[in-house]
Amino acid sequence: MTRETFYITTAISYPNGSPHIGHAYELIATDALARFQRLDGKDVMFLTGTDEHGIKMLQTARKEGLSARDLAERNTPQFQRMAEVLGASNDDFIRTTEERHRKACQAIWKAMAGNGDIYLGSYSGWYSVRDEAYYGEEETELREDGVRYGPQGTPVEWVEEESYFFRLSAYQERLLKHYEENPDFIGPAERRNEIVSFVRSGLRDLSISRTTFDWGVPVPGDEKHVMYVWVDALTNYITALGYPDTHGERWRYWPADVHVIGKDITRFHAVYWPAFLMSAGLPLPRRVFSHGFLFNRGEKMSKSVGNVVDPFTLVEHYGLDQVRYFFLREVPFGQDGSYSHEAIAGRINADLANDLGNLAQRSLSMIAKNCGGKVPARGTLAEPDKTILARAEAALAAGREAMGRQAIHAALAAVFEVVAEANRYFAGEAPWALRKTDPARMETVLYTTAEVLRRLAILCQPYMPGSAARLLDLLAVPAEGRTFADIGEAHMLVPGTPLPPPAPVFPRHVEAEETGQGS
Ligand code: ME8
Repeated sequence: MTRETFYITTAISYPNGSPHIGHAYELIATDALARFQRLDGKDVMFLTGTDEHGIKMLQTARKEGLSARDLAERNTPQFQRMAEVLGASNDDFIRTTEERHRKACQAIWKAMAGNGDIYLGSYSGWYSVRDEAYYGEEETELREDGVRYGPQGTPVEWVEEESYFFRLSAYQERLLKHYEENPDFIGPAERRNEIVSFVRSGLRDLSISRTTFDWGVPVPGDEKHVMYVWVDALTNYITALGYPDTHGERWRYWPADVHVIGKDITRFHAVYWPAFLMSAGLPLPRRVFSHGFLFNRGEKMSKSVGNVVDPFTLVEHYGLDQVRYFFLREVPFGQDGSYSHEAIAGRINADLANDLGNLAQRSLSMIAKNCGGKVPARGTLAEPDKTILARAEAALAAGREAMGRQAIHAALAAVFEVVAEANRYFAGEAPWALRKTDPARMETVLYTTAEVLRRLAILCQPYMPGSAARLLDLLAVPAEGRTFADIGEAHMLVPGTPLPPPAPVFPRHVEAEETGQGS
């Protein structure tokens, strides 16, 4: 049986500096979406990478006295390391300087040209030789010395250069029709509305080549031009699937199910990219989802570490799953959000240590002490047992619905509502009091709690893969019994199965200075 495919991508980052928290946020969220579909039985392809061409890279390289290639060689490994440190489950990491990508870009260019959508014209504007960039009139200033300056303080001159253009204007009606017929093409709704009104207001043809520098993919047949970086960058999504070979192993993943991007680059993904694809005769992605921006709320994150903004330090300080949980739960995906030490520590201690961690620790220690370290006897399930078990199972359906529209926070909230309910169940049934009065009932309550924990741990895997795996280990759930298909009744814990000694999975976050140890 062939499984349903699911192709998901992040934007590819400019490696003109070290990865920052925005890059980490996008990767963590996309990873959770990818893991969810994988656990749900889909054949998933998850892509991330770096966008190494273009003027941004050149300008930073120049400032640092490097070539753009050397800058990319220096910084891209940091993005690759970030993917590892964040536990990203990406299937490939694409770099736009790779040979496979040059081939794909030249092929899509030829396809668009073959369709009559590329023509040679001229591009003019205020150009800074030093910045190698064009600026809008409003970004420049004519000073008293009679010279016009750009926003970086470098002189600009009026330049007209030969440039290839893409006939974007010809796609206005087709794009509007596509948005109309595919209401889920752009999410969230605010971004969709912005794009629809932008396209309605009229599209101008797009300059898609440059002759003032050579850091890019050469235009086929006219190598003094390099492609505009966004033609090159967007094409990465099909390069990784083997384009132009549409008969290869990976082509089955096209069209993408969702491109996850930040809100500042929605226009490129929801207007230019579908127009390029229509022109090249390729199917369009099913959805483009724009997340919000993350801001550091100003405060020092911790006295001992200073202002923690880089993802590596954040993970080292709070723990990987703690950071993943915080970003995914705290910020409604699609909206802007902020982070601060208080907010992160608060979430870790309230949700993870107190709610989920305590439930696991209390019930598993009771089992170790009172049930011979084995999965307790199940007995006859009473109404409250059946109710909480059903709630844990229902969180899967809620998660599916939410993750289908990238509402990661809602899927995670559905899991933690069950955690809260399971705590009420455990307190209400008070197994410690049953130990003397009704030991059989105590075992049933502990069995039910352990089984609820098993379901919750399976459901937590997309967001907190490491901690969820440790919890499943404590419940002696075999590695092959951890998918969403294993949540239901047919796969319930088997009484009498030996369990490893319990160990805490979600420690409280305590700052070094609070313990008096300093650092
Ligand atoms: O835009 N919060 O690269 P990039 C959340 N190379 N997300 C943020 C953010 C923040 N503070 N800052 C940036 C590019 N992002 C292009 C993409 S795709 C074919 C080419 C997001 O390194 C940003 O919105 O500037 C984008 O989705 C991603 O990080 C990479 O940004």
